[in-house]
Amino acid sequence: MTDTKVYFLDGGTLLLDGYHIYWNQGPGGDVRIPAYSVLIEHAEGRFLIDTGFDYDHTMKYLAFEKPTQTPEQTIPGALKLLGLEPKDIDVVFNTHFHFDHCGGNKHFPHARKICHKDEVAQACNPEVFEHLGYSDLSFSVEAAEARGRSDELTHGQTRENTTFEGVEGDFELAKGVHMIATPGHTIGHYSCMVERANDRPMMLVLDAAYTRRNLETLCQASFHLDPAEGVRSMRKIRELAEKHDAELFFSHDMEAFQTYRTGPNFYS
Ligand code: 5PN
Ligand code: ZN
Ligand code: ZN
Repeated sequence: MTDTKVYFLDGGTLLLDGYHIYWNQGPGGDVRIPAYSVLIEHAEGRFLIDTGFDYDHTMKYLAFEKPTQTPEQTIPGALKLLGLEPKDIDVVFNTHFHFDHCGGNKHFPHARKICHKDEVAQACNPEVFEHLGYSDLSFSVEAAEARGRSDELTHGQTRENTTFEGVEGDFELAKGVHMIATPGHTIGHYSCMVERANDRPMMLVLDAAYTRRNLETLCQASFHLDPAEGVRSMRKIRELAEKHDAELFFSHDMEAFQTYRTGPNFYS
């Protein structure tokens, strides 16, 4: 059996105001943040956690975030750096459907797709203040139709090839790949802890805490559905990380991201 390998697929950057990253704390001002996806090469298959943002979508709906994305930072480009193509991915797991986590789903019509059981319905009918977060609907014919945006389906998406298996609670996606329910940021947000053969487990916090400071101060991003639930989820991550002596990886922390292995350099 081969050891599990974890690859970070650099997906480019976005610009946020500091008050969005640190709700009610700031300081304000421009902060450039990374966006990335995670490929888990496992004996049971290749699992892709999230698919980054789509540059054209972001320019159309969130141009004020001044996205940057080179060809190597698109999903096909980032996979190519590893000698892979989208068709080599067996399973796509979306931690939630904010635009910066599902923009590349369109490249995986063939893959099994999994998300929290309530997350697609929320994208179909979001709270008013969630509309911009759930703006890229190209991951789901159901969501695009529900929001009157079927015209944005451009990659031959069908109901069949955009149907998700719904999950809930904590569960193992593959042996040693633990999906941890961390709602609050969205209705069905997931974090992920990956066991390694010869090293500490990796805790992929995802958007439960954009940065190390978010987790350490229990201060979440301004983008959230239920902030009290968000704090409970951050406490859950801290307790699990401590219990398992896990190494923490944050979703949108530029300082931390600059120390992460990317491209063909993997964790095992
Ligand atoms: C990076 C970013 N920008 C906007 C939104 C939003 O409206 O909900 C989540 C989010 C983001 O992560
Ligand atoms: Zn998010
Ligand atoms: Zn995000």
